[in-house]
Amino acid sequence: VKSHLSFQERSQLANCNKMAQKLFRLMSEKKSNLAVAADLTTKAEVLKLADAIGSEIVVLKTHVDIISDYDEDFVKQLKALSEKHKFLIFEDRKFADIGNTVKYQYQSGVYKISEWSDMVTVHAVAGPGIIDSFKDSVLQKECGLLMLAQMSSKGSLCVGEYTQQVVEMAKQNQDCVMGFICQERLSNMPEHFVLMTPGVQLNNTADTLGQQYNTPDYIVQEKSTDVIIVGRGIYQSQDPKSEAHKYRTIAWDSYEKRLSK
Ligand code: 6AU
Repeated sequence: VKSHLSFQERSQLANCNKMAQKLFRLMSEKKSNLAVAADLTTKAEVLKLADAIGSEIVVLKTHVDIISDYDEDFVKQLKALSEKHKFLIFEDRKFADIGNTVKYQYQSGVYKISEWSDMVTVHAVAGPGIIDSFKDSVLQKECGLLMLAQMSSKGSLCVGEYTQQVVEMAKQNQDCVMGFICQERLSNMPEHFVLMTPGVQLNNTADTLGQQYNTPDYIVQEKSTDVIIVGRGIYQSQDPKSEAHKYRTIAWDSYEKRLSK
């Protein structure tokens, strides 16, 4: 299913979730639909990458629980970089438990994710109660949930009827849910949701642990999703800044081609 609406037009449709609206606006202003997965294991490495590529991206995706020297100073510095370069912070926590547990995982513990993240990933496997547990905090802080509708990995069980149910669950919770992690635009996905796709790389088609890759132009033009999420393709390259620029240019050109088709 194709989307021919611009990010600007979709920002107006996305008035049910402030973070979706903010991301659509940021994409049109910055002319970028690139998110980078900063899967590095020390504070210094993540911050160095964020500073190097910040001007190319709209979203920096973290897995804070893999950072060996994580502390509150890390969050402070990352926030400063997000303001300097104008990008949003996405903690890819993939919450999946019952509502009561998830509430603590989101707000408490070492990471206090709710205090600094603009968006987080949520699995629908436990049922809609999981979304309710975010409601107060997400609405108050104007954050967004990204529901995992499909995964990039081989043999994923997020397929078929499950995927359809995830989309329906999101539609019932438009105030909290800003979009999906998915591999394609499906016919029942309304235009006010942001579609973000991981498993994107130019140089490889797979890794040794089940990850599967598509190219940025295939994802944005053929599969009609909005934001590409690139990890190793960028942070493992010799020159992450110029590689990020390359992915950004391809993904944005693909978006413009999609609009004009
Ligand atoms: O480009 P890579 O393979 O180095 O990194 C892909 C990033 C990783 C994964 O945790 C994440 O994207 N990811 C997700 C997300 C974003 O939720 C879902 C998925 O289906 N596949 C996937 O790789 O940080």
